[in-house]
Amino acid sequence: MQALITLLTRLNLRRLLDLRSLKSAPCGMALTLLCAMLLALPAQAQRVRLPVFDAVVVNSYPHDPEAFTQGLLFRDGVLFESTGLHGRSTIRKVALESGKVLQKVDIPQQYFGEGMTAWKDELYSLTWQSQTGFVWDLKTFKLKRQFNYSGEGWGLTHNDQHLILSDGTATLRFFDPSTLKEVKRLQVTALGRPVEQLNELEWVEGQIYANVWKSELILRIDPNSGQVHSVIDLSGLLQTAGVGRGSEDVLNGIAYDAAKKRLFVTGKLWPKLFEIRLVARPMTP
Ligand SMILES: [Ca+2]
Repeated sequence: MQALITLLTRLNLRRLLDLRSLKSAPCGMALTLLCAMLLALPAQAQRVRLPVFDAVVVNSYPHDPEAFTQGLLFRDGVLFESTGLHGRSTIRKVALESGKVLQKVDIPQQYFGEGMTAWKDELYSLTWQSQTGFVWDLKTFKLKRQFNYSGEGWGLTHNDQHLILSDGTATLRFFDPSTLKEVKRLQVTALGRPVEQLNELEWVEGQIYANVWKSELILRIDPNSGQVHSVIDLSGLLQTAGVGRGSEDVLNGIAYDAAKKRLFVTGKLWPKLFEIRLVARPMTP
């Protein structure tokens, strides 16, 4: 880690992203990723900086520490969540303030659940490597039908036209919800370089928010160009709440309440879910 910090210092990454505390930041993968990006950048580009937002915790709520969160969304005053792991994958409706699971259905045992979004009166959920998606009735949680897609399934969200899927690469794929056919692809880049490992997604006020797997960063992506125009740094959010963490309990869960403009985040096996407010970090000269 020390070598990485030294390297990052040499590359001026601290200035580039204004990351707060490299020595304590538990986001090795993110830093490695960003470092790799920077190594491949021409010297001139290294002087370009992405704006960074910090998170102020507005509220914190209980979250099932057994929930391996893969998808999260807010709809009709409640959270909907999909969880993963073989034999433990579920679709659930969750009360925001109590964290109580109000309704739940198991995803068939052989599948590893992944991202989920709501479209009209249905929930669409993905599986990791089975190339199989499920459509559930939003109210009854009855499984209505299945669909297939190529590649892996990681995160899922939607805008007013398309379902938007991530698969662990730097490419987001857009699907027509009525046919579930892929209609276009978008490569996500930061400072001119593709950003891999895009995971849980959320459409927020005309932008795509994406977790980067095993990091504590959320990217804010222009849905037309694919360019990351700013980054939310959630380093230390869980620790701030006085909670330890293991190797798998990474940030993974973004939900937006468009009516009240509330942004929620959680992670795999996190005992807390946070409502956060974004504050622009001053750019140092
Ligand atoms: Ca989401």
